[in-house]
Amino acid sequence: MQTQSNSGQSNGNLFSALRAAFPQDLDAVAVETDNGLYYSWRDLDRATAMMANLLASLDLAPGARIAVQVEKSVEALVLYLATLRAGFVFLPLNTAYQSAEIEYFIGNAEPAVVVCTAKNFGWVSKIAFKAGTQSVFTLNDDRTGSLLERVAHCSDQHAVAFRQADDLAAILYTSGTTGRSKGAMLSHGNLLSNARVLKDYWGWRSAEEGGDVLIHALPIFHVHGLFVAIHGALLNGSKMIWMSKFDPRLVIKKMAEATVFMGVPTLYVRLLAEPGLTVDAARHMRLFIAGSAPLLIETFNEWQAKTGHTILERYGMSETLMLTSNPYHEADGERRAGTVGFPLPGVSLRVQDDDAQPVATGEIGGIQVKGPNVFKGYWRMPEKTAEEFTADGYFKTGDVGKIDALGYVTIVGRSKDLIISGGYNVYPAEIEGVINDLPGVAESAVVGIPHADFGEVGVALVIAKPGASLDPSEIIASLKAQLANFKVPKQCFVVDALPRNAMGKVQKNVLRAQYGA
Ligand code: MCA
Ligand code: AMP
Repeated sequence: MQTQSNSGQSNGNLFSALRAAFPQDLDAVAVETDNGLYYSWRDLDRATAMMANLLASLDLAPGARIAVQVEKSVEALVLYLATLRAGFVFLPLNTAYQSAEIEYFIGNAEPAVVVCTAKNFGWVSKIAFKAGTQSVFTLNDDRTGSLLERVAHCSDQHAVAFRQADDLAAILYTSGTTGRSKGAMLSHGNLLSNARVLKDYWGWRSAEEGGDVLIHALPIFHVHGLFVAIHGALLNGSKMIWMSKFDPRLVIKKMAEATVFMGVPTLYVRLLAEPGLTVDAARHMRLFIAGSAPLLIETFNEWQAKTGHTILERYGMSETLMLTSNPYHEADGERRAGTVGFPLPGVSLRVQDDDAQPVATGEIGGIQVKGPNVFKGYWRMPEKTAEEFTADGYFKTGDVGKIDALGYVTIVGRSKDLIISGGYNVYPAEIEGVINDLPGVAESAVVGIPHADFGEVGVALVIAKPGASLDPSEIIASLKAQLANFKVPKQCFVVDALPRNAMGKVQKNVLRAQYGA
């Protein structure tokens, strides 16, 4: 394993740090799956070496992107780690994305390699080759596909590619206020520094202290499941109980063998609906972490009452990784419902008003952040990147919040027009753009309203062109054919007019109040 360059510099490749944290006993179980498979640390080491050798054999340019839209599997995890190991840039894509969405991402990122499921190979490969992609492989969740066939012929010895901490490790697409997704460029240093801070802050236990076992039930194409959860476990040499899909009953059953669980609020709401969730079922657990969307105070309280555990809520973004967290150790303070805790060590967080002046303690304003975890900018969008940073180098999160006298941060809203549904971000501007292109539509507005399961869901208000008649169910059906399913508004209403302010801008707050009720 290569950990130093020829000039003696230490390797900034994130994989080097993760590999160095593997336990001494490489035959111990690293990942246990919900279909009865066991992968040892040695398996992970060999499989990532073989896959990294395949990627290295393709003669890709430095900085080449590897775009991946596959179902969750341990082999998909290996592909992520192998991409790091070989020094290329990982670009995960939500499995719900449909062809127009994939066409945009592939056209924008110009990946050298695309990996998709065999089921989607026809349309994905057409898009990829048109965009200049060199190789398209398939990978299915049952360990089949052309990627693994090619990997089988590769050596299991591989020296970790040398990378500087500042070199790009991943691009995560996150939608912008204008509706078009922007690729957030994250470096090896961004990812590693954040993972190290969280390892300490959340008190991950060493083997001597009894170790930890993580229940991994989130998708692996966004920050929460891909980075926060996976890096947390690997950097601690901790086993993961790997679930291909979130299944509340299985999570409750596995709590007896695990210590850490991470979920978006919807996962907690669904777990709470299970009669099997009791103090006894959660007895073996050490820590429950929530994030990606606001956790309702009633969910926090109900969880405490039913399990005896206090959920630790934290806050982050694709562009910044994790920014704040409620305390783990009691000595650092209590975990406060409705707050996202304190800025993590190394993170500077401030709240400013519209005139770029700091607000007083407890006053509301825009949240801005700085730190080693903050991304390098948006892929091929230098102007957009510049707009999102202040002159003194703070990133404008687009979240609105306040800091109390004790330092607890509370998110009270967003200045960006964004709906967070079940932990997935939905940008109304993108959905409105698709609706406005439908025949007979003059104009539309999409707003988020409260929802018991997903926290928030979209509702579409649509105005017909003069003389046209619109059927809400047909609009929904058209959207389902074009957009990832979680983006499709749950309800659609055809209306005569939209409420507007004096500037002519649609008053979404009025619509939210009207339709939320
Ligand atoms: C599924 N559906 C949804 C959502 N998920 N609708 C709205 N919002 C959603 N999130 C709809 C589908 O369109 C479908 O409707 C129906 O529900 C069933 O789909 P299915 O796939 O079976 O749903 P599910 O398996 O029950 O999924 C729900 C879920 C999933 C488990 C809550 O959405 C999920 O895993 N969410 C986690 C997202 C996540 O990891 N976020 C982290 C982002 P129809 O039948 O009508 O088509 S990272 C991040 O935000 C930052 C940086 C951070 O701080 O962590
Ligand atoms: P993403 O673009 O997927 O990275 O989503 C980031 C956004 O999720 C943030 O800007 C926040 O608006 C939201 N978010 C993440 N964690 C929390 C939380 N604990 N409470 C409220 N909002 C959150």
